[in-house]
Amino acid sequence: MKRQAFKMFLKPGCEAEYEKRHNEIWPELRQLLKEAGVGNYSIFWDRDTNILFAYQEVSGDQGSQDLGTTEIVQKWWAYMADIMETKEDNSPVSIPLPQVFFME
Ligand code: RM4
Repeated sequence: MKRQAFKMFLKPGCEAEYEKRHNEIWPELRQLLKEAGVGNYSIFWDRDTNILFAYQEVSGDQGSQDLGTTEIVQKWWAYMADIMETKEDNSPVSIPLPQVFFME
C-alpha cells in the first residue's frame, strides 16, 4: 500500500459546488476507485489559494489520477472541468507531492 498526495486547483468561488458534487460522487466512480485499490481518499481545500490537497492510499499500481483511460473517469473529469483548472483533455491539473514526514 502506497500513500499518495497531490494538489489540484479549484476555480475561485466554486468550493460549495465542488463539495456538493463530491458528496454526491457517482456510485460507478466510487466502485471504479475501490476496484483499482484506491482508498482512504480525502481532498482538502485551502481557502487562501484554492489549492485542493488530495491524499489517498493505493494498493494497486494505479492511483485516481492514473485512471483517465476509463470512460467513467473521463466523464467525471468533463463534469468537473467547469470548476477546476484542467488540461486540454479535461483532466485536472494535478501535481504529485513528495512525502516529507510520516508517523504511524
Ligand atoms: C476530483 C478529481 C479526481 C477524482 C476525484 C473523485 O475532483 O476529479 O481526479 O479522483 O474528484
